[in-house]
Amino acid sequence: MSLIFCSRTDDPDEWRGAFAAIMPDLEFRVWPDVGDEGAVEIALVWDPMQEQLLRFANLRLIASLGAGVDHLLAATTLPPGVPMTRIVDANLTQGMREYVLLQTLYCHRQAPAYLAQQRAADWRPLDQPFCQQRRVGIMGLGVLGAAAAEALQDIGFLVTGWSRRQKELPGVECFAGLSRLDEFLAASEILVCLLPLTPDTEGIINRRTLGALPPGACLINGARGGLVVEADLIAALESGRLGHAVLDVTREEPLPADDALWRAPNITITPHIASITNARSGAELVADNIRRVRAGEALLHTVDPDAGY
Ligand code: NDP
Ligand code: OXD
Repeated sequence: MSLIFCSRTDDPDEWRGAFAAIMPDLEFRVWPDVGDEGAVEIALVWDPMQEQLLRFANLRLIASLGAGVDHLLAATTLPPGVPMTRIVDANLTQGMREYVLLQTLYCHRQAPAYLAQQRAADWRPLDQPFCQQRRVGIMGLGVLGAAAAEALQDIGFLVTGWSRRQKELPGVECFAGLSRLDEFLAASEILVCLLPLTPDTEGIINRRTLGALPPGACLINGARGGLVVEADLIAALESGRLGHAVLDVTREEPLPADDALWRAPNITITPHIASITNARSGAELVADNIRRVRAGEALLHTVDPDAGY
């Protein structure tokens, strides 16, 4: 059995080393050096080129290198009937928990305003609400959104959440579906976006939805750039309707040096580092699914290509 690794952004040597330690019988090949195409049964991929996977007639598993699969679904014609899995990993979840806590506290404790005051040598305390009075809304209550909700609640924030299907999370007021979206947004002074990018969520943060937030609200996008209509975001920041935006992801990555987002007021940009798949723990998860494929058992963390996540 061989595995083909296809990614323009992940380091194949890290993954090769991780698999060598736990599954030494697996032949690890890196695109375009595919070797015997008929022997390839596993594709470990981030963004394969169009139709690349169709050439492997004996493919039994397509494993995403990340939690998100939008790259994969958008870039590739999938061989019909081959199951797809994604990364659900405690390290990845912990990274996102930390990022959301960091950026929520950064907004809540008015760090951007104090940084501006520091630059102006302006020593002036600002009014500070308690976190028990601060309403944080999380869009997407999946693996990462639910973990972020729990962490925010633990330190006292008032947390609400929004998802496609109704969720029950202890202490979190949960809203579901488009019909409840505006109600959810109206209660989100800090909006944390952890939705997958799908045809239904593309551009969901736009002029209309930004306008449904409380005036001066903050946005934290730790999911995908395609969720945001960037021109609408810039307009909302310029008008002051939105108080601050933290973006870990943008439509084009890396964000070009001349992109208007860099120069928007009240914005914090990080280069898609909110949480990064660790090759060692990621390889263990994929290896577990490879063993399941071999044993004909049910796979873990499968993707529904029709839903897009
Ligand atoms: P999950 O699939 O576990 O959760 C997705 C959540 O979004 C679910 O609650 C789902 O609802 C909800 N959702 C999906 N579509 C809609 C919709 N149309 N309307 C309302 N809710 C919707 O994903 P994860 O939590 O594991 O990851 C979320 C995203 O985070 C990934 O897709 C990826 O893009 C991004 N990510 C970013 C990283 C970074 O470093 N910046 C790192 C890792 C991931 P329901 O529960 O009803 O299914
Ligand atoms: C992911 C990511 O989806 O890193 O895992 O963005």
